[in-house]
Amino acid sequence: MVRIDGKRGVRPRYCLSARYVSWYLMCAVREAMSLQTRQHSSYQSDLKTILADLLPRKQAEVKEFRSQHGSKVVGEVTVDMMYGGMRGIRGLVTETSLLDPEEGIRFRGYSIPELQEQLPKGPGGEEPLPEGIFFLMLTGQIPSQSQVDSISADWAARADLPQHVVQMVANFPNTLHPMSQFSSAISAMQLESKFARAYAEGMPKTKYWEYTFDDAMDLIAKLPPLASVIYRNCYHDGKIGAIDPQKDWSANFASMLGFSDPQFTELMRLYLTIHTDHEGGNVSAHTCHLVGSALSDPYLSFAAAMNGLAGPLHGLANQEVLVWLKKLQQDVGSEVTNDKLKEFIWNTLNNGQVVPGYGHAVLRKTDPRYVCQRLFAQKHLPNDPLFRLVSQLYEIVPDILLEQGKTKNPWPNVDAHSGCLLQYYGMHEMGFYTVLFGVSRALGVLSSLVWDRALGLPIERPKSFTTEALQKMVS
Ligand code: CMX
Repeated sequence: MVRIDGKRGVRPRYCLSARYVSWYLMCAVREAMSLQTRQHSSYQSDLKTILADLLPRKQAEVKEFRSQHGSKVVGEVTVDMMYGGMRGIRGLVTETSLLDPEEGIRFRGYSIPELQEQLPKGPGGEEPLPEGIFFLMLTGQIPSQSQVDSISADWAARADLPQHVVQMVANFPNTLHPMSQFSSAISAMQLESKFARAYAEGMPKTKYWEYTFDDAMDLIAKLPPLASVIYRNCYHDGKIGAIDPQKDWSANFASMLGFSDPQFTELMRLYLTIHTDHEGGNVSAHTCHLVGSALSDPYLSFAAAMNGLAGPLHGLANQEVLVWLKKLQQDVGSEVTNDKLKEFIWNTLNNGQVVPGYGHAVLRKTDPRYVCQRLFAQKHLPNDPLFRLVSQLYEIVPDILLEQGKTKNPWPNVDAHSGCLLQYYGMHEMGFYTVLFGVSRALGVLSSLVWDRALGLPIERPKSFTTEALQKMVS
């Protein structure tokens, strides 16, 4: 069968006419969004001005720090570290968050419970708005409600998707993984990059951060509509609703995805806040930083990060957890005894597979992102069978991993819990879960990228060795 774009050889989603109808509907939706957002396109928050005021002080602080302590030794590198994924090597500067192995993540010094208490909320809601953590990661300050509201309005005004991207996504076969669709579409959006345009026109280095900021704001605004188009296209009717400039980022996202339950919107606010950042060395954050260090624009840098997030040991683990849980339910049946669970877990390990959602390269305790999702579940869905299974596993898996004796951290990470909440509210399509993670991760890695350019961090280029050269070095 011939695709709408004339290519052959890829299994189409619908027959030609149905595909065309779907594409046409999406164009109409996009046009509606475009009209709506255009009416507000002059809206801009004062975030850039606040940042511009902050930068000189921070730049001077770093300059002074480096001139005083630039030659101080902060760590050592062993041969094992070089073969062992650089675990423990102190080699990066990331301003937005810091991960303590025992305590977990802090964003600009604030723990997740502190953020839940102090960041502005949505109307009638109890969970923090992701707009607030973005402001915090960029500026180091807790924003006011009006500052957060102005970011919501700013993002709503920038949310329009380029026509060619909508069309490109409509042309993808729905067998193409949503993360591949997501990263391809983000790369294709690079045509929008103000950074790339300004660089081609010869902008001075002092302006890099400004255009990085502009691209970050545009890209973050466009991610929920893009993710929604992918979701509706892969699993539903291909139609998404229009952006409402009165609503916050998560509320718009939830409704574009097709969810109307206010509790799902609350979950999105929490979800999109806690997945934003996990300091700089994880695969997605490091990739964005690395690719950005070549002065690839924020679209290309973030698309690269998403390809890393799509790996099963990183962000795809949230999908893997659900696949594993479903298999477990199928194998174990309705009466889930501890003994049956233990047998299933040992089978997983003895087959040479990992228990998805458990372990971490840095953390050595239960991930606070797991804990806050568990608290959300205890509050809103205490009797949900899947939540009860996830809780039962929390009682059993760590001891088994300890008994096996390989895993350095036997405790659950963020991905062990997120899928069960999404299932409860009716988002059953686990292939989409990592896209949600990616939309949130943009807030952390792109605010870091703004600081990378503001601090003038150079192209990243660590030294590598062959085994032979290393052997010579140590002998
Ligand atoms: N199940 C079984 N074995 C595990 C394990 C798990 N959950 N976690 C670690 N191990 C194994 C490792 O595979 C490794 O085995 P080998 O020595 O045979 O290679 C050994 O234990 C030591 O690994 P580690 O130092 O404890 O962990 P790493 O820093 O190498 O890896 C991570 C960290 C997250 C990749 C790993 O714990 C894992 O694979 N977990 C399951 C996948 C997952 O949940 N990933 C999501 C992480 C959070 C995120 O980024 O989103």
